[in-house]
Amino acid sequence: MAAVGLSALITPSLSVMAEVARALDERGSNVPLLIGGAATSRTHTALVLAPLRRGPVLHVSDASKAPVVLHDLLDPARRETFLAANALEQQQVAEAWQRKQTSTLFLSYAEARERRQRLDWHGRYFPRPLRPAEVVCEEVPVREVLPLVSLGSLFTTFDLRGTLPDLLHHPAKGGAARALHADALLRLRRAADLGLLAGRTAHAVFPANSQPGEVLELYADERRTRVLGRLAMLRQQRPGADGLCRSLADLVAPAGLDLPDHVALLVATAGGDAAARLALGPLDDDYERLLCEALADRLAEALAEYVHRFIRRTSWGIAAEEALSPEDMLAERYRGGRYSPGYPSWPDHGAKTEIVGLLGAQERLGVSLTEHWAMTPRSTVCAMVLAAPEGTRFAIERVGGDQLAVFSGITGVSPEGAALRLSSQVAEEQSKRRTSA
Ligand code: B12
Repeated sequence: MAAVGLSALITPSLSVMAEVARALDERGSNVPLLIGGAATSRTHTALVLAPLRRGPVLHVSDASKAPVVLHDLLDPARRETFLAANALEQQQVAEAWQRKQTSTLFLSYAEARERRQRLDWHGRYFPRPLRPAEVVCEEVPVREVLPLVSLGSLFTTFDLRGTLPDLLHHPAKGGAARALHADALLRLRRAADLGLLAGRTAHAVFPANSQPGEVLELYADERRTRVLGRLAMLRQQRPGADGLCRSLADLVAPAGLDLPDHVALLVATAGGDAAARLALGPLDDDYERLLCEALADRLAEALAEYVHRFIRRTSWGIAAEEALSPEDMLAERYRGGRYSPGYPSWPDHGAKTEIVGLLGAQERLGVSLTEHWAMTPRSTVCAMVLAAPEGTRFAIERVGGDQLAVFSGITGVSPEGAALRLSSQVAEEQSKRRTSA
């Protein structure tokens, strides 16, 4: 029996999944469509993907469960019951989502703006960066970033879920976790001893102010007359527990106040050959390849920590005296915050285009974007650094059509293109319109 399996690491791939579901339906195909990956969810599958075709669409949270699912589908005695249970579950998930929408407050964009986080800008100190708007690149050896490597999610990749160090002593998983830990440290320490490269970074600290419409305007110099780029943020339309509707734009001094605020951007990549650098043997061995690719991802994250510290202490100077331990840094006890496009407070994957462009990361680091904003090489991260200590973690779960229209006007992309950049939030909004139509 044939089946189609699709995986989405970041949300823009969800729209490609929708295209595939539609295409299968148009061809009258009844093959099961299996959905998985970090960016997928039962809710999105039930609300958006399943209604797009008459054939079965199944969300499978773990790829190792796919054979079990296929086995149920193959067995004529179980198939119908299995599919009926899946359909019922999807209906319940969709209904629960509908209930949540009607029971939680969702404000208009105008009302949400009224509830913005209002910082007291009076008397605030704005340090001057060393080289405003100038891109600084660095090649960083493994030994410099080794203390900043957080191995936590390496264990998730190998399906060993739990938190370190407890996981290493877990009665059932401890043995495998310790073996993996030892293999990881061996490769990282060897790379450090040999003086190998962890990767490369590019960053710049731009004079910047916020503008109405949740826009961060980045300038060429401190006179702030020439605009180098605009980053469009988004705003929560569902208030948080404190009643505020947050946006990252609230954390940057508004243009009208004439204050010399800044925003730093960074790209850090372990490079396309990072796994090969780390490997002890040929990468055609599955374990070696998976381990070294996952370690390359860890290096990319550590490089981001490293360059972020350099920005705080040196190139921007918002925490010139900082002497945090690596543990404190990984626990984000530094001044200000680092925010990445694609994460809940900035769910706009398209913003990577501006970051990569403003830093010239393609020419300088060889980092490019696919048509759906995945960065290549894969072990690459990009982020924005803000100085305001009032920043907290928040999630923009849904964006209304009113805000989408403003976002679309600012970014110059069509509402459909904007929906693709923002992905599931908007997909859910669209699906709500479909179900209520
Ligand atoms: C490792 C990781 C990275 C690595 C590299 C990832 C890569 N290219 O492979 C690094 C550190 C480089 C990275 C970077 C980024 N990341 Co990242 N990353 C992760 C992390 C921590 C784990 C992903 C992973 O590999 N898991 C291990 C695998 C085995 O699990 P999995 O993919 O979920 O797959 C399992 C199941 O879903 C299922 N499954 C998967 N596919 C399929 C398919 C089928 C058919 C079936 C049946 C089952 C199935 O089986 C698997 C085993 O259980 C997740 C958070 C998380 N906990 O999931 C964030 C996450 C994926 N990253 C995220 C983001 C935003 C990014 C960046 C865009 C951030 C940035 N601006 O720099 C970049 C993009 C990188 C790029 N190259 O474009 C977000 C995506 C959110 C979103 N809504 O899009 C996540 C979810 C974090 C979060 N909480 O928001 N990331």
